[in-house]
Amino acid sequence: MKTLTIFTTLLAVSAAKKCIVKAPASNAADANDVASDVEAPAENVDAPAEISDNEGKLEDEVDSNDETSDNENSGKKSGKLPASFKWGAATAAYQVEGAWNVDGRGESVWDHFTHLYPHNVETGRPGDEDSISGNVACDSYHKFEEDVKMMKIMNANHYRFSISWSRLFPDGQAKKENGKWNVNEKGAEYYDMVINTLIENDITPLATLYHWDLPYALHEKYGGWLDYHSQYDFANYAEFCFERFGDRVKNWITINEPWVNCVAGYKNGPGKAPYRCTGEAPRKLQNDTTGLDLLGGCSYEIGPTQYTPDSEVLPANRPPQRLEDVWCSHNILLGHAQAVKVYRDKFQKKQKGLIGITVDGEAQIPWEEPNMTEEEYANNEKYANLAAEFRIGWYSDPPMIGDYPESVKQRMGKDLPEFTPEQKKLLKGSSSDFLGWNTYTSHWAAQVKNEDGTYVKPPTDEEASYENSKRDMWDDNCRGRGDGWTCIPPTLGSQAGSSWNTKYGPTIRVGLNWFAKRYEGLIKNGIIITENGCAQPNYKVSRANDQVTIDYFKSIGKEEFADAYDEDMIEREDDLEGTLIHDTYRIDWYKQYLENLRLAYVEDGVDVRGYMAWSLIDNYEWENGYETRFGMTYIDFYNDPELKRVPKDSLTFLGQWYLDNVEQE
Ligand code: PNW
Repeated sequence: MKTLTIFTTLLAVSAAKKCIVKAPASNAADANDVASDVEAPAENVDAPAEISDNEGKLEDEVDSNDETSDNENSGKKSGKLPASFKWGAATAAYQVEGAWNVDGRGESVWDHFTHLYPHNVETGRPGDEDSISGNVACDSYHKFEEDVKMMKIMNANHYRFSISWSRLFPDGQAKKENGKWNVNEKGAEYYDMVINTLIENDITPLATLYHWDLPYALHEKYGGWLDYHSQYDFANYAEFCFERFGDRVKNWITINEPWVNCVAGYKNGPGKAPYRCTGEAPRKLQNDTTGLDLLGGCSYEIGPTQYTPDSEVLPANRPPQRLEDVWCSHNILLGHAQAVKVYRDKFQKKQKGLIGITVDGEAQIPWEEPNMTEEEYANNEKYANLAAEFRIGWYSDPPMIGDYPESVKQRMGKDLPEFTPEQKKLLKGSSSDFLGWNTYTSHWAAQVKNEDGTYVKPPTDEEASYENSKRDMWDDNCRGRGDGWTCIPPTLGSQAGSSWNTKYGPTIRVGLNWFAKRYEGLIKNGIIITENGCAQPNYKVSRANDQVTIDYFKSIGKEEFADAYDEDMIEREDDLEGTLIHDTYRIDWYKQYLENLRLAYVEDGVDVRGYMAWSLIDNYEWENGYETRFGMTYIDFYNDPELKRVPKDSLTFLGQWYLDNVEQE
């Protein structure tokens, strides 16, 4: 086991004493309530092969499961997670590194669009470009050792970071000629340093190859993920990373959150880079907690120069405008599979690491209302599964079972691209080493009713299209909304500091059970929670939204579903010491989610092998800028040129949670 410094332990203990958080209304009972609706998966009979990931001491791929099963058993008996549990925090390159034009780094789509459309970032200082972009961010490029100190406080044994593609290959195109890669060597040296520093500190690297920062050159060249060539460029870049870093990196995530990348980048625009949109949904923050009305509307014109609407000759592979996010998703899934193929064919046997994808998506909870019949509730349960297939299965089924879910195919009809038989083969099992899940929030799901009380019908085969695909569902958002980003109360849980970010602990347990049941026997090394975290709330707004939620839950006799709200904090919202550093709201978030994760493992037998909190450190929260804070470490981005790292109470809370709830060797 790792050495814990006395300092760390002392900090953790003092924090645990300091942070007296009002317990949410019967947290565990709450979790049980919901999970009892979910069928627990059968215990894993054939324990899957574990490839250990510690410091190159790796066992053979298949017959090495004894240690894992021991750990699992002892963990279950004691109610704790096993000593092998991967515990840590996550960040992403563009959000923390800064140094955007240093040492030969190329431009990514995020550099390009934050520079071109600064007004589409919600917060910042007028005239200060760095305050609305990732130009400097946390400057982890120069301050990585400071970040490692923060990892130590939470007793991390893993750290999830991402590699910036354009830092290694400024034009996005990795090539090996005469045994030599065209890599930007300085960039590669930076990641060598990151990886070596982690290992020296007993922290296992978990590297993401793509966290949304596509090299701009590829966007300009062929529309990035809109074009099928992207999969090969991604696989070439991945090959370099395996070859260069794979002797030390034994945990690889190919793609982070394909849904967010494609839907926010190509459909809901202007949201995330490359700020394109399909035309139907210009981003306007209806009922949003920030009250902002962004400039700019649909940004279809923001694209590669050859993609202007009046181009006479369009690139052959350009998908129709209304389906750009669908094609982005298709190509990015293929990119994932190509990278896995490279790893399996050329590296995995020797390097003995693990590779998988990270998907995101809300757990779906059947909608309830007063005087509902059992039949109606059962129907909403059916719709909750349908909604999960649409929101999550669309992305997790291809890398697990080789194709899109049947329900998605049926509803999308000819608007859904098809995988060829070869592509299905390539995809199937491409995330069977482990599955990464980023989890934040749950959504209600139901079949929509007409005004006369009859159900809206799903589209027939003739009517199947992207536009009709969810017409009978409340699907992937809060009550009564399709497809947007903003929750309208009543929401599940209380409103944290991003419009979509609500605190509802059972989320993690419901979702883990959904995956475990769907992919039973198919995931060799379990599910890893690759992100989970809480944006610092704006208490006044949150409070108002929460009241609607609490009233609603009372009306259906489930008051305990709404989290208790710490009234005191409203008074203290402007007090930095009071809420930002002493982040009791966030501690309560972690308490609830981790308890539900523990129960999923101990009670439901779900094979969950890791938890990475989002985020180690306050950072550039994409189009929300720097004032939406997900970190467990505080940085005063505007006033402190040193960008000093200040640990928040949640960081020490997690350090203590680990000691209390994970078996120590
Ligand atoms: C994730 N949603 O994004 C990303 O992986 C991180 O880079 C990001 O900072 C973090 O979560 C917090 O936002 C998400 O609307 C963005 O449901 C939006 C959603 C989910 C995840």
